[in-house]
Amino acid sequence: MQNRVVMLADFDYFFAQCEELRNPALKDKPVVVGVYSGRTEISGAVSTSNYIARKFGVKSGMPLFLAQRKLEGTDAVFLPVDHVYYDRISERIMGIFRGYATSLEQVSVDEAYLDVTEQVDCSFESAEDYAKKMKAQVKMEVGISFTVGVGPNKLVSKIACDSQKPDGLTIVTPDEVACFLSPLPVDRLLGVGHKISAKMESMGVKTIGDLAHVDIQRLVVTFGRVLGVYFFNAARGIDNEPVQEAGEAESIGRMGTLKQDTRDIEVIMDKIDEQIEDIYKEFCTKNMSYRLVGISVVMTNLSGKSRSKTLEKPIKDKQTIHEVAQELFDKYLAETELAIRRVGVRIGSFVKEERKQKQLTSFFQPS
Ligand code: TTP
Ligand code: CA
Repeated sequence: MQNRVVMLADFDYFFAQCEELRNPALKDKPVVVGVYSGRTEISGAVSTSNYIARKFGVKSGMPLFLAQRKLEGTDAVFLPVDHVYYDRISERIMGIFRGYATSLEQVSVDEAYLDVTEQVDCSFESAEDYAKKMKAQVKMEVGISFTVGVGPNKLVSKIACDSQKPDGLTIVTPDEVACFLSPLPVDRLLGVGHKISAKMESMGVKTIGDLAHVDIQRLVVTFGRVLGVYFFNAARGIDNEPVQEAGEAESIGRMGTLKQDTRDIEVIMDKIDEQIEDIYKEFCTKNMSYRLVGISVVMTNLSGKSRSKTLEKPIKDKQTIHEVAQELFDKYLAETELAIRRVGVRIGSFVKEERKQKQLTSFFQPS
C-alpha cells in the first residue's frame, strides 16, 4: 500500500493574530484577547495572546487580572473576543485549503487536517514545497500565518505541528516516525491526560518510546481493550483514521444480552452503564463531541426497536449519555408491557471539538 501524506494546519496565536490583522499597530505590543465575565472591569479569562505577551508569562485560561499584572508597565492591549470576525477569517482560510486537499477535516476554528497524498504524489519532499506554497497563498490573500505538521497520518502530523510554532513547518517521513516520537513525553498523545499519564508513570512509562516497549497484553489489562490497543498503535505512530470531512463519522455503540429478561430500569441501566464505559473510552480517542444518544432494545418476543434523541448542543461528557439513555428507556418502557431481553446504547452525530474557554478554576488546579 502506498503511504499517505497528511497535513495538520494550525493558525498561529489565532484570535490575537486576527486582531493584529485589523489593527497592524498592535503588532509590536503585547496583545491579550479575553472573555470578560462582566462582574468587574477585569474579571474573566485569557483566550489567547500574541507571542510578545507570552514572553511575559501570559497563558490561555489565565485570569485576566493576572495577565494584567504580568504585563504591568508595558503598552499591552487587552481586547474582548470577537468570534464573528474570527469565524469569517477562518472560513476564508479553510476555503483556500479546500483547493489543496482531497479531503479536509476541520477540527476547530483554527485547525484542519488535509489529505494531500494525491496532490504530492505520495512524496514528502514535494509536500514541503506544497506546504510552503499553501502558507504563502494564505499569507498573501488573508494575511494570517499558520504552522504545518506533515506526516503519514493524523497522529504524527498533529505531534509534528505542535513541535515547532509559530509559522513552523515540520515534516516527519514514515522512516523518521519512530525516532521522532520516541523521546517525547507520553502526554503528547491524544487521550493521555493527567490520570493516564500518572498511571503510565507508575508503570515506568514517561516517553512515547517507553510506551512502545510495553507489551499489548499489559496495556489491555491496564487500560481496557479499546484504549490499550490505541496506545499500542499510537506509540508506534500507527493511525489509520482517515481525514474525514465533517459529518462523515459514524456512531459508536454497544449491544448486549441481559442476564434475565426484565422491565427493571435499574437492572437495565446497570448493563447500559457498562456499555457506556466502553463507548466513552473509544469516544475519548476521537477528540469530538456528540449530538445524538440512542438506545436499542430487543424484547422477549425478539422484536427490536431503536429510539434516539438529538441534543441541543454538542456534548463531551459521560454522564449525559447515561441521563439521556435512561430518559429514552423510561419512555420506551411506558409504551410496552413486554420484558426486555437485549439492550444497547450508542452515541453519534459527531462534531469536531470546538475549543472551549477554559474555566477560571482550571487555572488554579495543579496541572
Ligand atoms: P490554540 O491553537 O491552542 O492557540 P493559539 O492559536 O492562540 O496559539 P498557537 O496555536 O500559536 O499556540 O487555540 C486556538 C484559539 O482558540 C485561540 O486563538 C483562542 C482559543 N482558545 C480559547 O479561547 N481558550 C483556550 O483556553 C485556548 C487554549 C484557546
Ligand atoms: Ca492555533
